[in-house]
Amino acid sequence: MPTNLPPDYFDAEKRYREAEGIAEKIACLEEMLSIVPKHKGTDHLRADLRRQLAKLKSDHEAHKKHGSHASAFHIEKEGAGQVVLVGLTNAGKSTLVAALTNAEPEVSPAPHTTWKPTPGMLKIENIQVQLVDTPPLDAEYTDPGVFDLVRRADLVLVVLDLQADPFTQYETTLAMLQAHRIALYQPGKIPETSEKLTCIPALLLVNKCDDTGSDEDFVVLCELFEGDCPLLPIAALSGRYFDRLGPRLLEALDVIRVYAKPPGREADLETPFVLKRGSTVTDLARKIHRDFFEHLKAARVWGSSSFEGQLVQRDYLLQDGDIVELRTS
Ligand SMILES: Nc1nc2c(ncn2[C@@H]2O[C@H](COP(=O)(O)OP(=O)(O)OP(=O)(O)O)[C@@H](O)[C@H]2O)c(=O)[nH]1
Ligand SMILES: [Mg+2]
Repeated sequence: MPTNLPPDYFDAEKRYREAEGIAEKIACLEEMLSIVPKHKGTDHLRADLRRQLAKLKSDHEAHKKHGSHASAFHIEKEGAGQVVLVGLTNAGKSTLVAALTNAEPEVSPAPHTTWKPTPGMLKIENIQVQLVDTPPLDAEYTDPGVFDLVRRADLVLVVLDLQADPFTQYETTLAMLQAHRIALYQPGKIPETSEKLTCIPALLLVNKCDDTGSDEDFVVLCELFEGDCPLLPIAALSGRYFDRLGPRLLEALDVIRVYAKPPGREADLETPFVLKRGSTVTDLARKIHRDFFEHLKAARVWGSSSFEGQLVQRDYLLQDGDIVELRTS
């Protein structure tokens, strides 16, 4: 405990210890945080206070709402896929979500800034993908909601700080996920299913690749990681390598875009239907409308693996970019 704390701090701490309700405890902790002077000697104390505050706030949210569906950690999926960012504190998760999407999560050099998840939409070409910022993984306390979010995710981005021993961060992250029976795998390489584990595809985002010097560190890191999930360099602050992210996300989400064409009219190429790779004409019909699905006879397809307007059956395997005219008669 640093010795140079002002008397106000000890008053607030006393009230904190005596407080009975969560809201009152939160108020006292916030007051303590605002009183603690900001310097190196108080780093640990401030991190501890933030960690306690994060726990209390998430307990408070859970109390306010009823049932797990109302939890702050139950984020409705939107767009072509839900991509959840996880990692240790200060890796730059919030900076990334703030830079890439319309969301505005708080960013700070102080540890344990984020205490609840924040979703935002990232536009990639003509579709939107949902990115979700989360509170940090921490050996002492991590909100269990983070693991629920990961289990439901379509893709996980493990954010590693290149400037803070990324390999150890990766090992710690993996161990924490494993303790909650979650395993990560390389997108496209679906592992054998296991009742004991939830397996989620993941990419490793190595953040703070600020300059050419960090590029060299990134190359060294890639050599250490041989055989595991793919690593991508990024710099959330400057936007370096942002252009590489979109295509990798689409590939990892394993989705295709198809365009519906009403008979006698042009297809709307601005608004694709997003389907899992491996989907058929029937899957598209189901997605558009139940009537189509029930009355579908055949379809005409314009695309890379068919000739112009080829007549195909219901089980025709669709490809990315296909234009499809559904036939109900
Ligand atoms: N040099 C550098 N700093 C970065 C970069 N991205 C984020 N930072 C800094 O890293 C610090 C932490 O960023 P946050 O986005 O709050 O990190 P976080 O992972 O959300 O942290 P928690 O909410 O505690 O989990 C801030 O000071 C950011 O400015 C980057 O690309 N380069
Ligand atoms: Mg954050």
